[in-house]
Amino acid sequence: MKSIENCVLYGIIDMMYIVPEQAVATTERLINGGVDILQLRAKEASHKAVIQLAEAILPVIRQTAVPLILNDHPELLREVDADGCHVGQDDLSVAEARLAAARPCLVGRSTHTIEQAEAATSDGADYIGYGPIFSTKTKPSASPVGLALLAELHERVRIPIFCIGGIKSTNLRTLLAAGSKRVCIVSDLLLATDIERHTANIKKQLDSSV
Ligand code: 3NM
Repeated sequence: MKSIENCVLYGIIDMMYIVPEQAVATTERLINGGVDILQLRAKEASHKAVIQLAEAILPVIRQTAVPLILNDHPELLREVDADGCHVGQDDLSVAEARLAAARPCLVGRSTHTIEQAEAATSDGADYIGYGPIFSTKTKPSASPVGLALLAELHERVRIPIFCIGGIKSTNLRTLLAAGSKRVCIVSDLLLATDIERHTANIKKQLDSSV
């Protein structure tokens, strides 16, 4: 499996944008396009539905080195062969997520301030998301944090930081210039006419910036 330090492009199979029947094909497109790590995010789905979706996409993922992360639901890692879970500020702590998973796994944490990012690091998170950088329809209630603190954040926090929220091919250059090194993109990838090609273009921009 690819180590988290070597991941720069984080994709999400977000069931807000696709129907279950599209999950496998969308996973293939994102992976062929070059996502390094993939999350399954199904906010409204039952546990059973999350397990079914994960089991449907895992055969595709296991042909690659891409880790699969479940949004929320650390306890489902007892039943599903995914590689980790991602917890928000209002969810379980990193330690509680590890206990719920009951096996070694990656744990990611959403953060919205430098203080939360530092806390996630000392709590033992493997990586953080930081955002929303820009306003986004995927998380409309969250206020954008902007670009101002990115350089300081990257100086103070040593675990991988995936900037998230409203990131698109059209603002990626600005984001990278402000100090970002890794990104998580949902709608700009999933709503692309050609998901594989769009993902590959973004991956190329990221790879050429490091
Ligand atoms: N978490 P898009 S922003 C799922 O700030 C999520 O923690 C955020 O989707 C955070 O790429 C966000 O479509 C939405 O803007 C990202």
